[in-house]
Amino acid sequence: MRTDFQHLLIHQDGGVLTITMNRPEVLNAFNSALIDELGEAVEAAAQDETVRCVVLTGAGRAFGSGQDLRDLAAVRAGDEPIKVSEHLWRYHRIIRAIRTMPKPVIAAVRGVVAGISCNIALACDLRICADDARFIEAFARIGLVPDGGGGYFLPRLVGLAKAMEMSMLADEVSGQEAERIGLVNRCVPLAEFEAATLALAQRLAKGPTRAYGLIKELMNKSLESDLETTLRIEGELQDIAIETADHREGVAAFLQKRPAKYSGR
Ligand code: LHQ
Repeated sequence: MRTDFQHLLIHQDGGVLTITMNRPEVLNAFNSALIDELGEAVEAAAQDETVRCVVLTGAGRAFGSGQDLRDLAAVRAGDEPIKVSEHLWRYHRIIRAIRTMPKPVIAAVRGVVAGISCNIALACDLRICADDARFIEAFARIGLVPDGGGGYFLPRLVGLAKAMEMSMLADEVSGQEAERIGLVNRCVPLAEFEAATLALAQRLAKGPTRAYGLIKELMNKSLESDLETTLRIEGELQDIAIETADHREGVAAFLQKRPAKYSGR
């Protein structure tokens, strides 16, 4: 995939693709170019069969500070001012690509993670954070509602009461608190953050990738479905999973009392 982005660093190590948002001077705030580049990169990662796990992270001391407020002011002051809902479509491309790509996506969060950057992290399948993380649903601080899927992801992850509190008060939530309330899967000391992220990503990249894609589909569809529908969907997905090489390998490895070696097919 393309690697010559203006505001993204792309690094592939085996099956792990790391996408680093790279505007550290503004805590990786999203200007127009970064939004479009990230949309392109996650779509490309979804298509690339050599990529079996994606890590999304930020350069420097932060994951991201949300919409670049200077860039937004400039865009709105232009000759043809845009409607914000139309501007948001470009973010929605990122969120759809993360949610539908048939492989795990990890948000690796250190430092500030505010506004729409926070909600993009919530769209990922797993979140690991450093103990310096500061989650801020910053929208109400500037008189806005959570966007970037925050109204969907936040109450589903932490429940309605906490989602309301985070959205209305817009106070910082620490990494440890984020782990306690289920906003992240794991909070680790900053000194261990990079190694812990890589270990998690490499483990996933060596796993049964097709099953992971189907697990993702099952879990995400179940959020919208009743029990009967979910039972039907699980059967449809298991029909696919049981025909994979990785299923055969997993069973063979169990019977032969050896570790499984998954090809991702
Ligand atoms: C920034 C930003 C930033 C530009 C830090 N922009 N420069 C909204 C509207 C429409 C459509 C799309 O959707 C959205 C969604 C959103 O994301 S709304 C939320 C937008 N984000 C914010 O309101 C957060 C604004 N930033 C802050 O409140 C603080 O910077 C936080 C709390 C994130 C971090 O505070 P500190 O750790 O004290 O860092 P800092 O404030 O000193 O920031 C470092 C630099 O980064 C600084 O620049 P400077 O030139 O003074 O060193 C900031 O101006 C710049 N920066 N966020 N979003």
